[in-house]
Amino acid sequence: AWLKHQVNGFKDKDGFEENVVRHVETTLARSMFNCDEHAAYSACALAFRDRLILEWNRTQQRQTFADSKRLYYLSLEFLMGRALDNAMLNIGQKDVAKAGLAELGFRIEDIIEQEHDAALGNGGLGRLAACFLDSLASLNLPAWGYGLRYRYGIFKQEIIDGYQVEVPDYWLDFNPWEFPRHDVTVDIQFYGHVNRTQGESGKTTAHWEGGEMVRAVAFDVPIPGYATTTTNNLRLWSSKAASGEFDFQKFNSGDYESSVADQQRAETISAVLYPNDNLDRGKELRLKQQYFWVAASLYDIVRRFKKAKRAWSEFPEQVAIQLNDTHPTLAIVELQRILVDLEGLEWDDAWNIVVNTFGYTNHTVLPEALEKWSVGLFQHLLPRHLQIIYDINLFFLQTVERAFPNDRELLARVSIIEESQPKMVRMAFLAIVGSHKVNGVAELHSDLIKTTIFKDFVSIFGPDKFTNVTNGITPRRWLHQANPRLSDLIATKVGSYDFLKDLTKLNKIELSVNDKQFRKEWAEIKLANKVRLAKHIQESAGVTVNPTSLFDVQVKRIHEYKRQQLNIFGVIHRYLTLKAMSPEERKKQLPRVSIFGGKAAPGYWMAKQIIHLINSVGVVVNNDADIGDLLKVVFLEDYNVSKAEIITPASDISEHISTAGTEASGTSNMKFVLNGGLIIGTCDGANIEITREIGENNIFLFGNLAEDVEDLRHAHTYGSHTIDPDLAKVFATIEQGVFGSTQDFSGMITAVRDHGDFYLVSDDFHSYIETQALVDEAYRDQEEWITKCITSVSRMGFFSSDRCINEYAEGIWNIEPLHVERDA
Ligand code: 26Q
Repeated sequence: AWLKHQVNGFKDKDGFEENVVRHVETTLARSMFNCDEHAAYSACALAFRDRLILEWNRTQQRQTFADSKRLYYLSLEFLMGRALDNAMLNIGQKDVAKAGLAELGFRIEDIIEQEHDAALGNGGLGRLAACFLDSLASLNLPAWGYGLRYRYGIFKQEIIDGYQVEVPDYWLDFNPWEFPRHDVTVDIQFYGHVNRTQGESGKTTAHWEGGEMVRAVAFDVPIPGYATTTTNNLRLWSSKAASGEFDFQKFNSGDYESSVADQQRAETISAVLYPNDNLDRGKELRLKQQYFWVAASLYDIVRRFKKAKRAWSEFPEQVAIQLNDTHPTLAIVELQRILVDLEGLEWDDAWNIVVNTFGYTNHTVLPEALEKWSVGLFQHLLPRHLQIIYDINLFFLQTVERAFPNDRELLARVSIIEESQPKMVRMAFLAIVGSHKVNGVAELHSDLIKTTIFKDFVSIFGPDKFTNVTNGITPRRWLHQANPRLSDLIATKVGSYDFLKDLTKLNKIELSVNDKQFRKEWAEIKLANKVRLAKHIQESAGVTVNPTSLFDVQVKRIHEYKRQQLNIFGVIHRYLTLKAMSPEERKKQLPRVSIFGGKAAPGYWMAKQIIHLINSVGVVVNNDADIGDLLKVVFLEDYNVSKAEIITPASDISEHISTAGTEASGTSNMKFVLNGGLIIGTCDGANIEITREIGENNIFLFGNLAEDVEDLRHAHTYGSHTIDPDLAKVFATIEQGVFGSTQDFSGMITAVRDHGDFYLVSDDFHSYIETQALVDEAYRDQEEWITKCITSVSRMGFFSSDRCINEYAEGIWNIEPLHVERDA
């Protein structure tokens, strides 16, 4: 009823059922008597897919006809999670499906559970791209996503004897959400050499010749907007041998194995997502992935532009391309190559078009995450692109020289080519030079990039080129879908579900903060969500937790800068404190469950050690009869989007405790607060803006400030470095072997004690422990706690990805919504 315009949906539950039965009996070739939950999921997904594809077609026709400017969002990661629940909710027919499935003998929750997550991403950056797609469609903005169709997404994490074990994530077994477009292919060139010819006018043209070809095949995924007919497209490229099945000549000449090997080599390009997050590991295959995807996408975009037969100068009026980090930076070079080498434009005209087309989003200041590729690798793989990069750099450095004469150090600092051994191409600098806007993802982060890593570029291009767009999250998935009961309760106070389209409308619930019935239902919903998580913990980790305990959650990729080690050291401190108490004293303590989750990059030794320590502490603490319910420690295996949908609504407090200045934004912080959890955090990333919005009484901030980090690190290295005494006791306990073999955890201790404590774990430890004590104290006053939660939720409107996308649309892309005619 809340959906004014019914998307070309099912007439009613009978119409839905008819479709499901038809798909079971025809598409799946099964009988209804032999229809298990997976078959029911498949048929249900196919039935909804049919709805989406009709709207998808109409949207594309409408957008083509309107001939308006489109945004193309280039991202190597789209962490989509499950699609069925989202499609049902966005179309507004989950109730219809629920009733229909019930008649067929299924519970809708069980059917939704059958779907494999689409996990084509590592963490924050990939999930942000997925939230953006949801907002773009919901706001009726003409936009496509472009990515890679990995055969294997992020690995599945198993915990065996306390250690992380990686298992391949083969997710394409049955994927009803993609449409192969075998007619949409692009052949992509690699290697080879460059020849030059001179035309009659005397102008030389470069020709990239030889090498090998790999074919890109398009797979389209429909992206439904919420409560609108707009259904945008996510196009993912899959690689295969350009020669078709295999090389017939080789085959006929008896070289069967090598013809199959060629095919497999081509398919390797889109085989697997690199599982590093915030770390640049420069492998040739990664650069191949980047070029393959960027070249196929640009060919597609240019082909679409050419159909309208406009002048090239109009390209930036028709096309905006956003670079999700530096991973697609080659697009800048590729567009310049297309315009100059293939279309014959003059360099300067082409470059104007390029710069006006691209925008670049930076997601990190960590030096180890800034992408660099060796000149030698470029020369080998993409010889023409290397020449173009050198030319871009030459012209850029000439303009710098004119503006800042005789500053050779400046030239060396900003050069796209780092004059190191070996020489490296600095992708972030190339992205800045080739874009008209560069943005960070939270205010502090955007300030930091302007004053540190990109400082020189601010002097060169002026401050206006650099801007901030604070991240956001989609309230559809992260409130309505993950926490339907809270969404329904909020709707009773807002008077409608309009807050899902305009999240600032949440502020209406603040009027009900003292409403007894509202508060009671609020508390009941939180408890129910915790009961659900407790059940999951029991089933997956085998640990029994009391749902009335304080649930303390830290779920995110495991990284030293995110400081899960600070958290687990704090847990050990709590354990020691409880152990030292008399039984009477213990009875007065507040029971707490410390919940961890997250994947470590497979080659990240320290991150794996952290996981092992968490599990080892769990074994000891969870089985200590002195402790009982007062403290439980749980590591949840295989954290992913669909598990986040269970975990996020169930937290009382969540931890966002990065070393100040290192977490660009964070987005789970927003998800937790939106779901009525409070947060403990450092003054970092979006925590700062969350504090500004919800008020400093509603957040537990601690620790040193970003501006002091440099001095503290300096003092560690050059002054005397004393470890916090409480932390020293924690270390001593670990070293006594209380949690198993001491050498297993020695790396984590020496990093803090002997190797300069780069992440300031010791500096922040005392403040962290004190603040956790404040959390306990605050939680004891449940009335006040609930007030804080409701107040916080009511003030979270700013963090919708709709707000964020509107800022990009206005300030960077210059695109407008395409209004959708409403059916009678
Ligand atoms: C680079 C080169 C080679 C291989 C892998 C990579 C690579 C892959 C993924 C580098 C970085 C990433 C992912 C980064 C990421 O997720 N960053 C997060 O982005 C979020 C959305 O803006 C922010 O909220 C987080 O603060 C930031 O850490």
